[in-house]
Formats: sequence, structure tokens, C-alpha cells
Amino acid sequence: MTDITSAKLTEYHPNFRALNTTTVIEYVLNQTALTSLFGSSTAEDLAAEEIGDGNLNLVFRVFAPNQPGRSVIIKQALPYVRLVGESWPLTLDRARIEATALTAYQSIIPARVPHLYLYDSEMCLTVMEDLKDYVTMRKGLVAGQMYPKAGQHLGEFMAETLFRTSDFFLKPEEKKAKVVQFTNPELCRITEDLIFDEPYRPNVENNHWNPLIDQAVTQLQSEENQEVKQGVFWLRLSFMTHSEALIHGDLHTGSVMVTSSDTRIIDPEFAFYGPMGFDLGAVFANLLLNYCAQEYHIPELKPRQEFQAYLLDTARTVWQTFLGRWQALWSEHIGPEWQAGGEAFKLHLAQETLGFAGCKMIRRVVGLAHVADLETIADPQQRAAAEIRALKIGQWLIRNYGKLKHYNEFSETLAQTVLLG
Ligand code: SR1
Ligand code: MG
Repeated sequence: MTDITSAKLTEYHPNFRALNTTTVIEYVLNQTALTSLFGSSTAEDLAAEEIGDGNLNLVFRVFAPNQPGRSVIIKQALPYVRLVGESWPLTLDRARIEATALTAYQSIIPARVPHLYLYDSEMCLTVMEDLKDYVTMRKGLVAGQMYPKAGQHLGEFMAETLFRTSDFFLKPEEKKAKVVQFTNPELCRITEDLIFDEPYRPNVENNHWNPLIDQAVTQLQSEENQEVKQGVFWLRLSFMTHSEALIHGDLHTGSVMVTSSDTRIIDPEFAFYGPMGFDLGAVFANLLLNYCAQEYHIPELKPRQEFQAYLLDTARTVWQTFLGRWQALWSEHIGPEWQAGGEAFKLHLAQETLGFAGCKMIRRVVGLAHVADLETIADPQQRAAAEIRALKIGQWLIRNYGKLKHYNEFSETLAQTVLLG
């Protein structure tokens, strides 16, 4: 995957040491930036747990068991991919990217991100607000919970962050400096391989899938599947070459923390200057994956239909809110040099969003990293049915994304894909 060795990585971070549940407490107590949070606490007053369930990093919660409110989250990058192990080295620079992106989000839309207390470039970690009353949106959706504000919040977040980091808002020199600052080659390479390459090729070691869907995977990867492969070609090229805005780069429902009334975006370590539709596509793909999975998570028809309708409604809200806020930003800030393309750009965004959503669905069924929505369906036959439906929807989106005629048809087009399965 990469020729950068762990030794080379630690060359740039000579004082890096991976923390554990003991050393993380000592670490916290030694940080002056955290003094106001932990007061005169000593190591005996504090406890720590490792709560990371992602694919890459260590995540600790450090808290004072007898003093509710005194707690933080510490996210530390490891010099390798946690999901795979030390055989897959990975840049520690992702901690810088994440802290810098969170800081950018903080200045654009502070209500939608956790508070960042500290970024330690030597230890490659960030210390953040503990969102202890929140769950990941993925976990909540899998459990059948509805989040009435999440759609609106996600639409606003994407419109604000994508518009305000783009050439439509920034001065050309400022924007180009940010492209440099957010250059993130190793994490982009993961996406290029895991999303836009490996799922479409046979005999790739990283790929794995439910054996009951062998036939569907053979069809996906076959030479005859040219329309899909060519769609992926253009989407991959867009991902690699279109520096439209600072994108989160991994905005699936596991990167969204929710309560019934609030939404926070976390984990922007894949952030870089890329195509805006990639973030939008990630959100829609994960709502659709959950839709497919709910067929088997909710056995009774009526509650299932209600929940699936809620998912489509959330998707609609994300898109409508995004468009509304985007248009408001456009009307307020756009210069005369950009006036001519406003409508065409929204169509371009809607099209690419559909295409990227398709790719993001397929990778979660066939590629290296799967999602709990599907993986928690206990019966392999039922899981296979949900996965086949996801593959059908994903491929349809890739074949058809360029055929969308107007951005106002986006939500209807997305909603109709679920009739395919
Ligand atoms: C090897 S990393 C696998 C996946 O985990 C992250 O969350 C990204 O989605 C990445 O593609
Ligand atoms: Mg992540």
C-alpha cells in the first residue's frame, strides 16, 4: 500500500509514544491547557477507558468518576492502520489534518463540532470535548432511533463548510494555500484504493464479502460491467483532481454524533481539498445502507416502513437544507466572475453526489471496511439480501448519476433507488 515505514514515520515524531489507559491519565494531568477541567485532581481521582471502535486510531475517555462533568476525549493516531495492524504503516500527520480541519470547522460553524482543547503535534493527538450523551448516528440508526434535527444540521454543515472553503468564497491565493495545508496523500490513497479501485477488481486481498453474495460480486467485478467501471473511472478522477473545497473526506454516519436535538461532526482526518459531492454522497450512501439493513432489523412491516420513510425524509431534508443554505451563501457572497455558473454548478454537485454515494455503498459491502448496519444482521441469508440490494442501488447510482437533468430531481431520484431491491 505504501513505502513509508514506521521508522520513517517516527523520525518526524521522535517523542511519539502510544498511550494506554494508565499513561493517558498522566498525560492529561501534565497539560496546563487542561488544568481548568481537572482542577486539583490527582491520578487517583481519574479513570480512563479506551473506547475507539474506528478503523485507525486510539480513542480514550479520561474522566473523574466522582465528579461528573470532568472528562475529555483523547484521540491519538497510531503509526499504522489499527484495523489491519503494523503491517500497514500510516502517516501520523493525519492528527494534524484532523486538528486543523476541526479548527476550520470551529470557525465556520462552531455548533456542529466538538470543542477542541488541545492538539499535540509531538504525540499526534487531539484532546476534545467529551460528547458523552451522544451516540454515533450509525449506532443510533441501527437501533432504530430517529434524530429529527440531524438532516437539517448535516445540510447546514455541508453547505457552510464546503462553500466557505471554496474558490466561491476565498481569495484565490488563500484557497491555494489551504490546498497545500490540507494535502493528505496517504489518507487519500486509502480512499482511492478502497473506494474507487479494489471493490471493482477480482482477487484483491483487502476485499471480503458474505459468501452468499458471490454471484452478485462476480457480476460487479466482471469485464462486462463496463458502464459501472467507467462511471467509477470518472468519479475517481474527480476525487483525485477536483480541489473544489475542504471536504471532510469520511462523512459516514459513524463520523456524526447525535442526540435527539443536536448533531456534531467528528473525525475529519481524511480531510483534503476534493470534490464537494464526496461529502454529500457519503451521507446519502450511509442513509441508504441503513435503509437496506432495516428490512431485517425491524421485523414488523408498519414500524419498518415508518423508519424507512424517516430515512428518506432525512435524506430529503439534508438535500433541501443544503441547497437552501448554499443558495443563500451564493447570493450573499458570489462575485461577478462566478455568476454565470450557479445553476450548472448545483446540477454538477447533485450528479456527483449521486455517483459518489453509489461508490460509497458498494465499498461497504465488498471492500475492506464494512458497516455495522449490515454486519449486525445475524442471519447470513437476510444479510445477503440487504447487501445485494445495496449493490444494486450503488451500481444504479453509478450508471445513472450523469443522467440527472436538474438538481431539483435529486431527492426523488434518490428515493426511487430503494424500489430497485
Ligand atoms: C483502512 S481504513 C478503512 C476505512 O476506515 C475509515 O473510516 C475510512 O472510511 C476508510 O476508508
Ligand atoms: Mg473515522
